[in-house]
Amino acid sequence: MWVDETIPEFLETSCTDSAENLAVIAVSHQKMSQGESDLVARLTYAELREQALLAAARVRDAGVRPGDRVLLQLPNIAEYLVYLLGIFWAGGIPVFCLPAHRASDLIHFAIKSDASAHVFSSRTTGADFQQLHRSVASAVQDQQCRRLAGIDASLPYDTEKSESFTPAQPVINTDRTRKSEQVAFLQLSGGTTGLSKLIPRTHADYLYSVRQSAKICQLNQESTLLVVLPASHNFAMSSAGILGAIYTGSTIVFAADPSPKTAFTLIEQEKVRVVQLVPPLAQAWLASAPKRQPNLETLELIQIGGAKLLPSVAEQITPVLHGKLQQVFGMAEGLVNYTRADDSDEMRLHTQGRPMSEFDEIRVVDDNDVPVAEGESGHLLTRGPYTIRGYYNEPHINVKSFTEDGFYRTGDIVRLHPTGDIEVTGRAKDQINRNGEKIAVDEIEDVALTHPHVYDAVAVGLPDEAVGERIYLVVVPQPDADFGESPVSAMREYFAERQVTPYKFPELVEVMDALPLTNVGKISRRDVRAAVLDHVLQNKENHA
Ligand code: OOB
Repeated sequence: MWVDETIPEFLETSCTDSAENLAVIAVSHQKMSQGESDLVARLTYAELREQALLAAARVRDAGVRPGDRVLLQLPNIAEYLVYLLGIFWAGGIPVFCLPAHRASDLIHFAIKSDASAHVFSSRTTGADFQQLHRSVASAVQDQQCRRLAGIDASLPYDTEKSESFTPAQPVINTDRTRKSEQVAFLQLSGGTTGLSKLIPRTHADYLYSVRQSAKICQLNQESTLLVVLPASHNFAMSSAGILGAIYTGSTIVFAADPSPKTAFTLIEQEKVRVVQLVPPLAQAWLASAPKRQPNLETLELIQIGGAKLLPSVAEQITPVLHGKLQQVFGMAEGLVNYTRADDSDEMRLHTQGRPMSEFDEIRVVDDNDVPVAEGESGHLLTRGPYTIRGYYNEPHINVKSFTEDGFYRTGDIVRLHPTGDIEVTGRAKDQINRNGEKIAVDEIEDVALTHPHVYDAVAVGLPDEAVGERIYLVVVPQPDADFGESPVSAMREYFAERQVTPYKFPELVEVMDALPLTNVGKISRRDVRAAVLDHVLQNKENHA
């Protein structure tokens, strides 16, 4: 299954083979900086290659050497692809950050990965990215004595000012030492404990998953793909996603924002055939389509994943949005399951599909790792040709996250159908899934606990139609502490002060004198969280 090919080689071959095809249609921050009137870039693969080689030279100029880690933090703009290729062609190892990440996350990623550069765009909305870069770089310098170079992708690369400019050539594997089995990039895990862990994926394992996905999703040269989810997500990157589109030489259309208005316009204008959504976005599209009446005739495939899709929502997808529904149940750690084009409606609506590879191993077990009876729900464990065997530099967490024989503990509760299809029935990990973004509850609790007025804190995910789950924080105050009129504003301000990434801010805060269950003797943190959620749901019902 593994081919001895690296991602830089794969990209070079694809760009050369599909040179004349349109590679990307997206807003360009560089065009914005140069004051051009048309802000949308349309690049063929040949043009993408040319720009990416310049980006590679610039990355190298910034001091990045082959094997160095580079934080890639760009929104869905043309420069995202240019720098993705550029970093690979400079021999760098991208660390896939999100535009939403703020200093606390970025410093953690930079230090964990020992990064030497940070690619961002100062035209990204939501923060002052020059300032953000400076504060990350100075924290890294203080703690690591390491310079973190900043590359503002919205500014053109002035080759004349560069002392060392030579046109870059992609770093190609000439010594045949199976570089393909080494780490190609670091993905971010949603995390169940503390801050995100880094996921090391190899060239060979990832490219195998891309080829396999492109086949299952039936991509071809004509499969114009609309990317509305953050490009760095594993779903958007490889299921079959951006790399699947590059593999088949088709066009990637980046949406500048995920609103139905923007997406519908792009689908009509660019004749989009494939789109990937998380369930809350799918619901927003379903609600908006009858009002906006877009022409979605070209849409062939609507992939939905990242969180559980309810059958009642699944049923509406094709009637309202035209394209065929494909459920995608995957994880950045590896395993990705797809429903298939020729599956029965019953299966496509009610299951999350089956593994992409016949070599993916699936085990469904009870709390003691003993396989459950056929058709029963249990913990999903998996091992296979593109699933990691360990997080990057996390020996203690790895002991808990993998079985002795190398199966990854997904934290998902599933039920296997006799056909081999998987139905996700629950979650055992202490995580909140908000708009498909995974947030470890103890990361939120840990921040809350450092607040001087907080004695204890418990975070739970409150089911919510608009975003899937909302972050509900219960705090027990220190004696005589006061959170003022609005505990939620007080806590959010505190999270902002601590430079926490905004999608992790608590959205509802309740002050309690004592946590439920705490006087019942020795109980686990998980029991307390369950009791808190019960309490919150009951209160909600009483209000209703
Ligand atoms: C994708 O990857 P991650 O790493 O952000 O999150 C993985 C977790 C899974 O363990 C599961 O808890 C949840 O997200 N999940 C789903 C799901 N897809 C992901 N839960 C229920 N139904 C689904 N369809 O989210 C991801 C990676 C590649 C492809 C698709 C999604």
